[in-house]
Amino acid sequence: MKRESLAVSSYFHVLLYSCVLLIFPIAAEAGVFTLLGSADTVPSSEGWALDVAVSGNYAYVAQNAAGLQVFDISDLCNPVAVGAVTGTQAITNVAVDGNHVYALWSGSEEKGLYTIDATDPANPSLLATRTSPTRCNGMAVANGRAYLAESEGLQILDISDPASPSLLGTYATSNMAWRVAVEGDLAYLMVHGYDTECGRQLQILNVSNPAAPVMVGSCCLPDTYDADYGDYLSVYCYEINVKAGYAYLAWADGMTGGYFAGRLDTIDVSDPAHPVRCGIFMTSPGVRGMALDGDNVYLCVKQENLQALNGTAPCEPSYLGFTEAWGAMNACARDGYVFLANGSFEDLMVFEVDSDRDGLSDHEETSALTNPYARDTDGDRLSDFVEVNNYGTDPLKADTDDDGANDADEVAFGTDPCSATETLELPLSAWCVMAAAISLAAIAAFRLRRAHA
Ligand SMILES: [Ca+2]
Ligand SMILES: [Ca+2]
Ligand SMILES: [Ca+2]
Ligand SMILES: [Ca+2]
Repeated sequence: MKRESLAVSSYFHVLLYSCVLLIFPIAAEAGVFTLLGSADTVPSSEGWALDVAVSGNYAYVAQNAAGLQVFDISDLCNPVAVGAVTGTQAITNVAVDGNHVYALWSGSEEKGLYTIDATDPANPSLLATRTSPTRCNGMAVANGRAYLAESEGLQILDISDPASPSLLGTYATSNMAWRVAVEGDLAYLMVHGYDTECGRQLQILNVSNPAAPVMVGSCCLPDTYDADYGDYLSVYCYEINVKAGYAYLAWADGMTGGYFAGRLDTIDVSDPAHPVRCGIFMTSPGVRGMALDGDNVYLCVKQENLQALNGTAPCEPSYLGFTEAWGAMNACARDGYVFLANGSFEDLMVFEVDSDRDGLSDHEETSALTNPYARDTDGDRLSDFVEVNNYGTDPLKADTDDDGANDADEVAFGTDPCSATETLELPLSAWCVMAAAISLAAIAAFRLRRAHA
């Protein structure tokens, strides 16, 4: 190994790095979202896609008046409708647990829950229809139970036998329970009322004994109450998700929609007895859906787009990018892919995410162990994408072959960055440039000395 060939002077290194920076500018920006595939089976005139849940190789889309659609997503680039439940009431929300699907239905007077057996995805069958005593607005499914946010409180059902859900317990609220999320023994209930002091409240309930849920903490989410309008101008919480000590609330204004305000709230719930709002991210009006995956938060803005936020700092989410999606209603996400129920155009859209837009998808960054929020994880001036796809260098190590020469320098000067036996030799042109620089410096020094003489 000829390490002495690398012993170049420091100012030459500066020159060298400048050249390399010119040769390897930052890669052209890719988008955060790439549409892999989509399916549009039901015309929007017959039923808008409102919600989606994914399990294994199947996606289940709540298709409003057109019932429930089942898509085979084993090929993410080509989702295929394989089955449906039709002839039902309008289906508005959907959750899945293994082979069973739970769907909220909404009729002209009543609302309720369907349980559906999807063991045969081509022929999903309705197992049970439950009519809610007080209209249910939101649902969470966890650990063999369904949690229903109903107009007069929370209802907890045993769904271990999906063919005959049975009531385990209730928790009465003075205002309308609107959305619910569950993690472990805690249920997070969004309650909407018309109290001018606390019209929007998050209540945290201990549901370890489902027969007798107990409130352990709550917080008010202060918003502007408009006396003339007779409601909170801001908002309805359309989605609540809980992860790693934080609750995320997605807001749109008004029952239908999206005209004045849209935002994401982060609530620190690490101490359930004292939940505290720690973050507010303002965005376009009408955030109707939300999904969490990795450290990312995805927002569905009904009349605009699908947005990605970096939630590494949950209380200070930062904007990553968006894709046009007029009609984005709700989404779910896993492993760097987002599944979007798009009401107006496509029933189901599948996106691949590249959070740092370095060309390597989040899914690929997970495999490569690189940072999905940094284009050049090891700081050697070669992007994660080119290291993995073009040069076969280690994207986590600036000098892959440990020969003292940085990967980018080796690539720039044509040596093999993966082989220490082939080290960086300076080309003739580089020696000429260095000789010229030394000559100029010597002439300048000579003139300076003569001027002082
Ligand atoms: Ca990336
Ligand atoms: Ca990266
Ligand atoms: Ca790199
Ligand atoms: Ca090297």
